Amino acid sequence: MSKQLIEFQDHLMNSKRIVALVGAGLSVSSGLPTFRGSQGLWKNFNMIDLATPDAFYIDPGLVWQFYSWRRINALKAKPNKGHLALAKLSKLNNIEFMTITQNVDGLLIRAGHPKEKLHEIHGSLFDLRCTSFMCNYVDHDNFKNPLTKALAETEFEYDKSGRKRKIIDESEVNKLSPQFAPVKQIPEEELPQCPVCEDGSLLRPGVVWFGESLPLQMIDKIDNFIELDKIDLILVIGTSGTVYPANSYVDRIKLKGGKVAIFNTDIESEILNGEEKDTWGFQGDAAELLPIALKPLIGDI
Ligand code: BV8
Repeated sequence: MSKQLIEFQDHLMNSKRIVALVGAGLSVSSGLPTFRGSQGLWKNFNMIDLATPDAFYIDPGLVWQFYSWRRINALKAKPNKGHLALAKLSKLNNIEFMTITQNVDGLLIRAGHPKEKLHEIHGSLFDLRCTSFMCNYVDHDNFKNPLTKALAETEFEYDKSGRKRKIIDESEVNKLSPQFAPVKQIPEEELPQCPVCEDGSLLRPGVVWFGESLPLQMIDKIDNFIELDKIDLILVIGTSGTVYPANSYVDRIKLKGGKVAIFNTDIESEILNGEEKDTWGFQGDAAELLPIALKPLIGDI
């Protein structure tokens, strides 16, 4: 067993207040792509470009097809051993624990993670909310698929006449979709509509897009937990740490004397060599690493 793992597990066993910060890397083993790197594309669209209010305003049909594809994938995915290990840790009574997840795929809840200890700071693919400023309609835990007839099978590509393109091999894709692969044109009236609004406002995915503020009550709860007393350990799992304010929690906890354990397929060598103070790095698939690292506290998965 490595020196880093021994040191980490010794600290883990003596930790009373633990935070987990989760990113897309935790769900990779469940078959869900990350946002950055080669996986960050959908039909040649950069996923980050689609996760914005402007993208939805300009082409709600395109953005709804993107989120319908994400919903279908997340529903098909199964929680992996990393989700299960974290869920088991969250249930221990002898520690104060909180998971802050940037993921919207719902897999930690399906792994049995208690909702009261899970903060989905970027929302959920399975929440819908009305776009009308005057309406506060929200539909939680909506797993209906497809949400409307027009959104059925939108994970496929379509040719200009709207016919579903047959699965084509890699060589043809580059010829056929130079910039953006054609997607279905869907009129607004065939997209999810608010059942409460008389004027039939559009529903939108209940996620936090870039440029939108995070749920303020949730942020307050996280701030209170972190400020209340020292956090002994933050587990930083499968995140590139590029998105604010999620990425700010690690430094805040470290500044207050907490130690950091990073679980990622891509870790700087200084951390792997133990040169970074109060920081351990475990390189590999979080789904494999977490059950091993947390075993002294959670036993076998
Ligand atoms: C806000 C929901 C203020 C939608 C998402 C310039 C500088 C700094 C900040 C900004 C800036 N310009 C703008 C900002 C703020 C902006 C931001 O941070 N932008 C970034 C891109 C620079 N932030 C915001 O806009 C936030 N809001 O600041 O509000 C405000 C206040 C008041 C009023 C108005 C506004 C809102 C951000 C929320 C965006 N929504 N998701 C959706 O999911 O569709 S973020 C999106 O990225 C996902 O949630 C995703 O999880 C998240 C972060 O990415 P990661 O999870 O880290 O995923 P990533 O692909 O990046 O990395 C994966 C990692 O896993 C990699 O490290 C990889 O090595 C690793 N990995 C891969 N495989 C594995 C693995 N690890 C382990 N095991 C494996 N098998």
